[in-house]
Amino acid sequence: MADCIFCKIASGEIPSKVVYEDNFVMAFHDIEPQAPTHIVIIPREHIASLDHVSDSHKDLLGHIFLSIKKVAKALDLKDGYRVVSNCGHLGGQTVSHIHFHLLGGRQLQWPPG
Ligand code: DGP
Repeated sequence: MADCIFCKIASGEIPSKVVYEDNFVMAFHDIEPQAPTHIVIIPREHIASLDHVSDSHKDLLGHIFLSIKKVAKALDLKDGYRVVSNCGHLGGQTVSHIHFHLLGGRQLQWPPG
């Protein structure tokens, strides 16, 4: 999608610090890290948010979560981590391309703000 920052990252038009990529997903360091390790995982396909997924995305969603696990292992987050997908305005979503935050490297608190 023309005006989407994450589509531009996926195509390489905007540079990012990539930690994992394949034909379906990309994982890169968040530009505003909220934890010592803060990775953003996106599908290459533009999907606006979790609210926009459909049955046709089942395989892709499974692939995303398996990729997150792979990245967590590669980054040695063996003591634990959190995966978050902010959805919509009240969910705190600022980029309208579905993404999953992988946070680790410190004790995370609950509930989130
Ligand atoms: P969210 O607020 O859940 O929509 O998260 C969007 C995240 O994307 C936020 O933590 C900052 C990050 N981000 C926004 N623009 C860029 C960018 O150009 N590069 C990188 N690496 N991260 C970005």
